Amino acid sequence: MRYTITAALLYANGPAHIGHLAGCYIPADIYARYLRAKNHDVLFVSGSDEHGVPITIRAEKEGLTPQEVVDKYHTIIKKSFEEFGISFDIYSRTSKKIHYDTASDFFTTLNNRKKLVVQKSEQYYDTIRNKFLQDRYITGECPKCGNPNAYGDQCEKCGATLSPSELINPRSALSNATPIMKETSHWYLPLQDAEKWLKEWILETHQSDWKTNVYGQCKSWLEQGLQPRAVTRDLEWGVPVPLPNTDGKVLYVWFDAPIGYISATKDYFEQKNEPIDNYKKYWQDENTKLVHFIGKDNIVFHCIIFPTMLKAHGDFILPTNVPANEFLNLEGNKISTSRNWAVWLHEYLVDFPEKQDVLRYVLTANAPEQKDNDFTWKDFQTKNNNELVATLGNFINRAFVLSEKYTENKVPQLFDLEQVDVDLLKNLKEIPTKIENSIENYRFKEALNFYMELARIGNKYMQDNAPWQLAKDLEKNKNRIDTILHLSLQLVANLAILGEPFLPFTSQKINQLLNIEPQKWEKAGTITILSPEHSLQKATLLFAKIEDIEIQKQIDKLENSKKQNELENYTPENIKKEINFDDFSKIDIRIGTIKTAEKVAKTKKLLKLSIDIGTEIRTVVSGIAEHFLPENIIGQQVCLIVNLAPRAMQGIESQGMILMAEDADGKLKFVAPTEIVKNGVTVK
Ligand code: B3M
Ligand code: ZN
Repeated sequence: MRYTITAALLYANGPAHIGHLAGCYIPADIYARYLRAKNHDVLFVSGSDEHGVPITIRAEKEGLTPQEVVDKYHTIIKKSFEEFGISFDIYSRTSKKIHYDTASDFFTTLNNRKKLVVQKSEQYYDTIRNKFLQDRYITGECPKCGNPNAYGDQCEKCGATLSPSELINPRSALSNATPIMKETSHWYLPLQDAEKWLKEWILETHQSDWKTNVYGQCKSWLEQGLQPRAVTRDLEWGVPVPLPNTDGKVLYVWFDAPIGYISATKDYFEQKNEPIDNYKKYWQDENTKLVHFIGKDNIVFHCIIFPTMLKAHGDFILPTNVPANEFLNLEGNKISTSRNWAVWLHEYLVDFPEKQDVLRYVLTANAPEQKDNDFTWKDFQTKNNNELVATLGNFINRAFVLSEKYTENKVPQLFDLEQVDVDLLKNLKEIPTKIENSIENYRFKEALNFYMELARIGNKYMQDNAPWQLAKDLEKNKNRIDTILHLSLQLVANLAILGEPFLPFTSQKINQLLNIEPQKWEKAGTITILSPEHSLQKATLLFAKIEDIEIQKQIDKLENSKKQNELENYTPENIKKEINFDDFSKIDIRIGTIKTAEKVAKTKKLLKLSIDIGTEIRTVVSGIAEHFLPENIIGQQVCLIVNLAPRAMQGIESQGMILMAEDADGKLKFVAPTEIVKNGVTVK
């Protein structure tokens, strides 16, 4: 069978994070690696999506040109994917000439075949910057929730999908001017004409093989009825509309981006110096299965709009499946590039060098396949320590260490089998089929669990048969020990084959330790991989425990970015109701100096202070213990309200209140004169 596997073209407007990996690149990679191992003809393509408003907005923010932005992030993202072993055959990009040509041809073909319609409409226009405004370039009040800064395509506060005409009091995001309405014409894809066959194709033929989340979204779109969809925009950045008199018009990013999969395939053959027309095998042959891996926000584009384009064009096959994942959250919050709430792949590898497979493992075990899921650093640590180290790593390590000890680092002979061995072989035989079945149905989490089942079986086999016990009478038990270790090592070899789609780096290391070439998938389930007398390498550990301190560092890093974000987005409180001067002058505020400070026993927040206010020493209980160490604030001058009625706290009478400024991140700072003044001075 031939497969074309695509993974979403990621916007090159920021580095890649764990949500991207979990959402589509890891599942797509597992699928591609597995199919290759099964000797299928696989082409796995992806690349950078380099057009659209996300790119131009980022360019303005960073003071770069759109091309500079995509050059910068394409390089970073491509490297990250390579480092995590995502086995693309090509990671292309949509700013390449081959893509411009392919997308233009596609548009021209649709237009020549009368599959597009031109419509005039009125759109918002910025008369200061002489630009049409759409999507993020127009802001205004959200009609649903009243958020004053909603965008023309979406309100980030309530999540509503909007169109610019719905915004109340619209403003240009470029000049802040109130836009005018101006006529423009655009090319539309009449989706409503495709409704009938889309309904048959999706609702009737894919009810059982498409994931329920994907099927459900399609169903609701189709039931609402489809509308014509504009496929061009009035923008400068993008693939120019390939028709005369269309200056200032480009293809809509969601029109050109999926065509990017086709361009990437051509790019692959071009780079291999093979005939570019070979791409047709992967896109136009009915015997090829086309599978799109994406995140849930891209479902409608891949299940409805792109198939409509492909069908309208006429030469292309339609996707067999679109296994979209839901979203991965991070420590309970939505991952966000702009709020820096993310685990960035390039930073992860600095903190956890060579632990690509640990992240691959955790993101697969915790994949948001059916519903949104949460990534937490604690869970990451637990899965590493309890599963990879204690189960998989432990079993493999024991097999090698014991072979070193009892069989001179060689694969021993297999002697008579006992019932435990027969049971082991039965399990071993069943597991590959289970894994295959799960992967073929896009249930990667379940597949990984079957894989780990084999490691658990191995661990238990080793524990139950305890060759180290038998070794106490080596002479008598030699054959039995050989048999146990022979089978254990064959199991290890099976773990290398079956683990390759999930944990490619580990699989490679196991093969090195076994001193063998990577084996074909069809060997899995058998004990014919290693021959007796074959020499092994010396044991090394495959996984290492991750300590609390390393995890705390990551949690602190997230806390910091949260604080940073709070500081950047701080909006001061509303101003309180007006008072008159008399009200104010009733408050007596004096300068004092902290003389002593100590924690109030059995409390977390309270410090007991004595403060010299010139005429007397006041005792003050203040809720600042989480912000200052007592010894660091002795000598600090403060502003103290000295005529507030005293109040008992924890049995101590507090005789005043210190003025503090609470920063946006919640940190308290003293309000004090910029230079030392006499204690007792009045603040007015
Ligand atoms: N660029 C969405 C994203 O990067 C979009 C996918 C295009 S797939 C053809 O999240
Ligand atoms: Zn809203």
